[in-house]
Amino acid sequence: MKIGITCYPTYGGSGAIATELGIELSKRGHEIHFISYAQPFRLPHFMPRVYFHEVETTRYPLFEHNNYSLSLAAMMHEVALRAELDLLHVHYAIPHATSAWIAREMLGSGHPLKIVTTLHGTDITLVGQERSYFDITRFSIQKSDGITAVSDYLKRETVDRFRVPGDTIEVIHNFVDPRLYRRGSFPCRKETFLRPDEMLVMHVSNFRTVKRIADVVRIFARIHKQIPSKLMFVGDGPERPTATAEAEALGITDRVIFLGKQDSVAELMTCADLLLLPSASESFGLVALEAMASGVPVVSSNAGGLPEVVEDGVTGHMGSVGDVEAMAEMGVSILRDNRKWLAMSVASQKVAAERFGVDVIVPQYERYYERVLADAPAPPAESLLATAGDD
Ligand code: GMT
Repeated sequence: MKIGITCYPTYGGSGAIATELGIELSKRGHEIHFISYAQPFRLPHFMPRVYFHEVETTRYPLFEHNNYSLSLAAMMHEVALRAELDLLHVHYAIPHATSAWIAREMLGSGHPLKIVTTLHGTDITLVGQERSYFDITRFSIQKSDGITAVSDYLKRETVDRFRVPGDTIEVIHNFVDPRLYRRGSFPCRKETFLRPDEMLVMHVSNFRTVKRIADVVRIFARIHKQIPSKLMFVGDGPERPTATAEAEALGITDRVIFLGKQDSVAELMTCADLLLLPSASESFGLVALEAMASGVPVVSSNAGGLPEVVEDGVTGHMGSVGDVEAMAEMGVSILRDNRKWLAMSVASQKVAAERFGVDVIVPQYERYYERVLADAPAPPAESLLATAGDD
């Protein structure tokens, strides 16, 4: 197949999954065309059958705001024509699904290009709920020939919030490459950060409000009272000052390491003893899966799709959002009991590989594409649009 992939190319789970999906599909013989404003951060510079088309926005004094969605649509249209794409797979509904729809309209009704939209989370639960975006998000989702969601939770949210018929959404969970995220696959230079008796607690995110960064620090502060340890933050974003302030307030500044954005999360992850993810909302929680594949038990909230990833008592523990006491106790219970830690580490690697391994999930996308190309899952547009006025 010839597949165009559009995603947010910067740090973030949706861009990571979209890029790794493209790379895996290319290894399976498909031709992949990434279409975005920058080279996806997980895309190495050259791979056979992988192309990158950079979208540039036109600057003109009249355009006070840039027209990325239009430039993207124009580039999608051009690539679809020149490369004879079979399918455009867009990750994150806004504005990618809208641009894809425009591109297909430009191609004309006789053109066979199909659009698959993968919903990732805040496109449905947050941004798409904004009054000004709601209708266009629903329209663009409904105009896709195929819709996938990264968890059952996100599918339910989409059905409830946008009245999209459930049978038009396919759940395809996120995946991880267990050959890359593997305990012991990288030299772990713990001594750079830790004394030999200290444990490494990690948090990886884009530091948005939804991640409850202050809770990460509060949970760690309680863990640290019982277990000699350090907290390593990987990533960056708007809530980083919150983390610094909270660590200062709790008198643990010297226990907290900020590494900033890192390209090789896999390398760092294999050094961790525990991952904290106390998010207020999480459609899936890709970083929890990456931790599990790396043999790192997870203590998370039970928000959204996290219970589909973390098996409570098997690969880690889950607490209610905001319950820092409980999540700290859970962390301590794992870190102070070597046998429990080991059992969870082994189980995490097994669950990650067997349920969410790249070789399990990527064929699901391939089969789904084949169904879309054969026209099976596309709902009649008119009937869908009729439901749009139902609320
Ligand atoms: O939705 C976002 O805020 C960002 C997005 C991203 O690009 O990382 O995260 C979502 O997609 C990830 C990949 O599918 C999921 O692992 C995250 O759980 C999801 N974030 C939220 O639902 C908050």
